[in-house]
Amino acid sequence: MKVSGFRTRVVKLPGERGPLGEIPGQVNTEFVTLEVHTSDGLTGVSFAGYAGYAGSLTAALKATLDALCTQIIGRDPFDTEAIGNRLRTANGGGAPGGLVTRAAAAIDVALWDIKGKALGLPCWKLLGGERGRVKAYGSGHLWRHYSLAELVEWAPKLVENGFTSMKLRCGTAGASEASELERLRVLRETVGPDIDIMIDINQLWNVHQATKMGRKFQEHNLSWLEDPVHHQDYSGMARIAAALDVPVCTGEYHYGITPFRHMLEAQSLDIAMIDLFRVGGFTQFLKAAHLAEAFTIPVVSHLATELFAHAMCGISNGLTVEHVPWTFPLWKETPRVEAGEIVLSDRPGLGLEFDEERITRSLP
Ligand code: SMN
Ligand code: MG
Repeated sequence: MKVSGFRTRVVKLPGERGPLGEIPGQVNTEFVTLEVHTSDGLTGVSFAGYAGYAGSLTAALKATLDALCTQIIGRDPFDTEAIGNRLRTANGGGAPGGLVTRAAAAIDVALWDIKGKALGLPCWKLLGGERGRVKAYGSGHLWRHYSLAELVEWAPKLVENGFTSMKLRCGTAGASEASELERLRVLRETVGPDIDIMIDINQLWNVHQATKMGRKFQEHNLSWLEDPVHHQDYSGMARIAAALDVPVCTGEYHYGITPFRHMLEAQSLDIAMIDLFRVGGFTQFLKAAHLAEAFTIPVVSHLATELFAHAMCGISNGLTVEHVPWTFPLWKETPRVEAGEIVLSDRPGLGLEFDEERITRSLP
């Protein structure tokens, strides 16, 4: 079987407000869909995205994806390791992170979809999973611009929709310590003691603030404190991790697998968050996750829920999948949440089919 062709399309999704997710204003809602065709008549599907704000890099992402796809025509889709390595070395010299990694990652995922379809197996099984269910947390809500009233309005809806854990964003510039703590206190009071709460700072604090605030936050039974300072401040993150009882979670901003070595060596994280597109797809995700396993560090996923859930089923140190349904409108059917877990189907490959009617309506 050989790769015989491909199709990429730019899709602009509506970003509607709903009970599970809401795309915050600054996040790009444009994605590039990918179909990789084979000589056996199979099609692997995937998408690329999150490059630049407000669509600034969507055209560049599509052009990169087209250029990389052209390079895999004639290749055996089962050769995911060699293909990914070749795409990165042949194209990465000029642009090692960013667009090349995102495009190569989308291709890797589409090739795994083809492998699953060729073998009649769901990707979660092919990637090593015993079962197609994995713990998930509600993350597409509770943004830092939400008022206390909005937190009280939306958090119970996440619980009603089956979540037993959820992520709150804090770290607003200029916000007082008291008002930040009040957000956590109100959320805890709203959802009760049995719901796990994580807090994401998105690199907005310095080490001093993070240590001071982290000590106060952790009294409210937090599951993790995410990206308190800049992702490349390995020693700063390590100081925070050493000072706090609450686990420090970081990793989503890093490209490739090597930074995970540096973070693990620096002991700058208690939980490794891996971004499927920045790490380089399923193939590279497994490497980073296994590396973390060797350091007895648990792994959590970042975005791309409907794809990432498959890979998270396949590792033994997977903690929970981030449930952000922003790209769910691309597909006819998406995995449901049941008792705090994402439930994947037994359909071959990713079990996902593009919603052609919606995509046609969403072409810009
Ligand atoms: C995040 C990343 C990208 C867009 C919105 C929110 C956040 C997360 O860091 O962890 O989901
Ligand atoms: Mg984050």
